[in-house]
Amino acid sequence: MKQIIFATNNAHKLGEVQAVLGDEFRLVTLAECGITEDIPETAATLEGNALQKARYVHERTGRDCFADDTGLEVDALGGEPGVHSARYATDGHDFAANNALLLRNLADKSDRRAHFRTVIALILDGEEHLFEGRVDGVIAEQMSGAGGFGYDPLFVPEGHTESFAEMSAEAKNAISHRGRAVARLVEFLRKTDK
Ligand code: ITT
Repeated sequence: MKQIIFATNNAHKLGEVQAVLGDEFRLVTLAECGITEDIPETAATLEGNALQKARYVHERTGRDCFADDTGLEVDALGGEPGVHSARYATDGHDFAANNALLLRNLADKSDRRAHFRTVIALILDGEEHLFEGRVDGVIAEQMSGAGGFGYDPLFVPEGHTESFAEMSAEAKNAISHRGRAVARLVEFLRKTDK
C-alpha cells in the first residue's frame, strides 16, 4: 500500500481523509514521523497556512506529504471566521466556544449563508501543488447532532435539512469541502501513479 504523510494534529480530519482514501493509501501521522510540536499556522490565507504546514513537515522529513487548511466563511460576517476558524473565540481549539460566538454574531442577521473551504497543499517529489474543495450551506439557528467536529453542528449543507453533525461520516465526506478537495488530490496522485 502507498504511504503519504498527512500533516495534521486533528484526529477527526485524519479519520475523514483516510475513509475517502480507502485501501489505496495509508496516511502516516505526524507522531509516526516524530513531529509532536504544534506546526505554526501564521499565514493570512488558507492557501498560505496549508503550504506552511506541508513545507514544515517536508523540511523535517524529506518525504512526500500534504496538509489541509479549512475555514468557515460566513457571508454576513464578511467571510469571517475564515482563516481564523480554529481560534475564533479563544486561543485554543474550543469548538463549543466558537459555535456559541458564531451564533451570537449572527443573532440579528437574516442572511445565514456560509461555505466551508478546504485547501490542500501537497509536496510531491519536492514540487508543490494546491487542491481546493468547497461546500455551500447555511448556519442554523441552533446546534444539532453529535457527529463530526468544529462547526458541523451549525452547518446545514445546501439541499439538505440536517447539519453535518447529524450525517454519517460517509454522507458528509460525499459532499464536504474536505471530501471534494481530497477527491482532487487522489485523482492527481493516480494520474502521477503515486
Ligand atoms: P490541523 O491544523 O492540525 O490540521 P486544525 O483543527 O487546526 O487542524 P484547520 O486549521 O484546518 O484545522 O481548521 C480550522 C478550524 O475550522 C477547526 O478547528 C474547526 O473548528 C473548523 N473546521 C475545519 N474543518 C471542519 C469541518 O469539516 N467541519 C467543521 N468544522 C471544521
